[in-house]
Amino acid sequence: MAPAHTDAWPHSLMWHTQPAAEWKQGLPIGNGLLAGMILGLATKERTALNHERLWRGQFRSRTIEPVHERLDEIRRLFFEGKVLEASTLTNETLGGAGGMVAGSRPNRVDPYQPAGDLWVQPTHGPVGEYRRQLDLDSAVASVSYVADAVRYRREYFAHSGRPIMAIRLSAQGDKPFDGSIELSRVEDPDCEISSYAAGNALGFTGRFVEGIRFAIEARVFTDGQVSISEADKASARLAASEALILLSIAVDLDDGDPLPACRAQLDDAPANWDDLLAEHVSEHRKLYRRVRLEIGDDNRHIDTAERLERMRAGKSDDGMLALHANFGRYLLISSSRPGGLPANLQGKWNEDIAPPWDCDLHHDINLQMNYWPAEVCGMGELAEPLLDHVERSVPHGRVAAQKLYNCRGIWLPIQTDPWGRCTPESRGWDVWIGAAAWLAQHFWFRYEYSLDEAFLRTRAYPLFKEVAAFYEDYLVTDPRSGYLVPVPSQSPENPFVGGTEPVSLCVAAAMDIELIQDTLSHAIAAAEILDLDAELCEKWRNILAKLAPLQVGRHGQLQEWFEDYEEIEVGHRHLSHLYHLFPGDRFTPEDAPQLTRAARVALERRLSAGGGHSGWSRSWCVCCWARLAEGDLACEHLVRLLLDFATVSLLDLHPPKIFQIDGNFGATAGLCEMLLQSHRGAIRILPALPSSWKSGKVAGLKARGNFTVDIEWTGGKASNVRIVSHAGRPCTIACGQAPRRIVRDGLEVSFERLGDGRIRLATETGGVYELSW
Ligand code: FUC
Repeated sequence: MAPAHTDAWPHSLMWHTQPAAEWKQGLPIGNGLLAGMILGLATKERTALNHERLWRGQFRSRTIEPVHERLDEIRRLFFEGKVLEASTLTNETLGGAGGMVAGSRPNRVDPYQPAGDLWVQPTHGPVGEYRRQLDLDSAVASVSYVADAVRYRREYFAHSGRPIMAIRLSAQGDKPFDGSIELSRVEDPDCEISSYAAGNALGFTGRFVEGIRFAIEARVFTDGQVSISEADKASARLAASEALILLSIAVDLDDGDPLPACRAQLDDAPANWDDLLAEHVSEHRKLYRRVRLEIGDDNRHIDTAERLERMRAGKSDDGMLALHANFGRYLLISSSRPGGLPANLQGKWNEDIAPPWDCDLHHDINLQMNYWPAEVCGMGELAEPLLDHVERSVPHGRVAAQKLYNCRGIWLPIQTDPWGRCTPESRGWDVWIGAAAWLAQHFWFRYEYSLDEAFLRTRAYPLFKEVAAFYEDYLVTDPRSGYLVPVPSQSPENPFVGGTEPVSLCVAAAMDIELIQDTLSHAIAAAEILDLDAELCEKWRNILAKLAPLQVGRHGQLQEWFEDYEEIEVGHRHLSHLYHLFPGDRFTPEDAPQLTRAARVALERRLSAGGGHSGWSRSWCVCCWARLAEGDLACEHLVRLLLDFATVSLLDLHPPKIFQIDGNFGATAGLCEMLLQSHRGAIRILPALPSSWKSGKVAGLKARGNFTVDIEWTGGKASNVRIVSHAGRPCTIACGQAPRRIVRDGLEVSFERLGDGRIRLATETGGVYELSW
């Protein structure tokens, strides 16, 4: 069952017979650092370019003033039941304006910026036999067509191991490629551009009003001629049957000249398409080929738009779901690499100088969802940028915790940019104390999947202590109930009747309780593994014992707030209170039957009132249904996600048709969750297999405990499972029906039958175990 390394990796090709009608229908390429969106326009081809560090940078040193004096008064008002008065005072004192420097605009999160556009303008007659495609397995995008009896082809990749992009233009026929290329940037009064062209190079440098500087250079190598027409423009005329363009971008945050760095990045690369391509493909496949999905037919012979249309007309195409899931893996590989920045709201692709939500780093679902597929898809190292981002924020988070809330530990904001600054922005949403805990969950994931104790000791546990310290100081006793409660507290970003808009503040939102339970339990578990801080653990256990419990409300639903408030928008897109269902792990029928049932009612209630109405919200529903072992419902939501919230190039959308990448990543995580789950000590095989997926295969998924799992199923049941143990730990496997036998190296091994189709297997490091039925 090891993945066969054939050329056609399944479900990995999307193609179109039309150019992109707009940027978000383009084909994305990227290597974490650089990103390009290829529109495939035959006569004036545009590749929109990005560099991950190109943010405007105007407010990158923002700080915060002390504003916590009125916290006692705020809490008293909440406890007296004066929710509106308390919330208004909270927003006034602790909200966006609280951390605002005099005279600045309320929201000082820097927008992520486009770097520029590469234009290729061939001269030819009308176009036929048009095709543009993205091969996820090689990470190469291409455009090809015939004009004037000449076959024109353009191929693009962002090199998987070098800071460059490579583009090959070719013309096969009687005439050479004849046309121009140009680099330019959208009109922007806040960015000064200075263009040049000399020898075989063209480019420009840009400088934002605040000082951040960047440079783009393209070098052209042809078998024909290149002529630079105007020295003050970044453009060139080409006449050649083949041309190679190497392009790079560099950013300097300290007002230094970025051009030498940009040029050095290009100097290092051999000007040879075949060599670069071979390197690139082999680097890319080291990540991409870790997972192989075989679900439904690989209808790669049908163009992607047509496949979507057929699905809209009611024809099932499960292979599209696999393609969409693979696309999520491809996008993570292309937008998040160790040493770089985390994937933002649009990964690394953005064409606007004023993008929606500043194309920033949102901490109340979006950034976390981006990383949901990382571990299960065996690409845990791609979450490094997220972990680095959190650690970069810690010093600023400490200052914020102290100045805003008079607490030790850290407070992280609801939204930020890559500078790691922690100030409340976007007034009305920003009094929220859950970001640090939610991000800390990803440190726990990293440990659970890798069992890397050095990581736990040096990175995860220190962070857990910071987050825990904040809660130790923040929680207060509710004089009415005697419980420890967070206050002010909110359930992102949902208002209730009697609360405030755009979000209601209260005593003890369920999500805050869940985040506190998670953080403190992970901190205790880590301390126990590392044999540290027995006294602190006792303190944390005491807090957990006194913490306000989660409640079941009058509809049988898991309450979103400690009080059973009435929601203003029952179908709200956020599912914050379902955190313990997914991405958390405490709502399982075995561990918390009553709360799990209530979580299901809460989900049904949301959906019956129109919930799931953004790409990411739909994806979250998929993950929740998978955790509730509802394969058909999970599948139905995956289909809806594709048909209602994706462009023809499968980029996910947020209303009103804004590209937001979280939905892509959430969908990948959701599909994996349907095939394999590993939370709370058991590896669950095919826990939410849709009834229509009769047979199929998946290879390379990771389970907690550092196992790699391959599954083959027929007739809706596992027929072969192969588990590789990387850490030699015992594992409990839940598979509906216990396997008939388990073989290692051709020899049968014994295992324990626990009942309910569960078994327990002792493993050794490096051991490969084949389960059959
Ligand atoms: C959260 C969501 C919005 C949007 C924004 C970027 O605030 O509530 O729907 O996705 O992030």
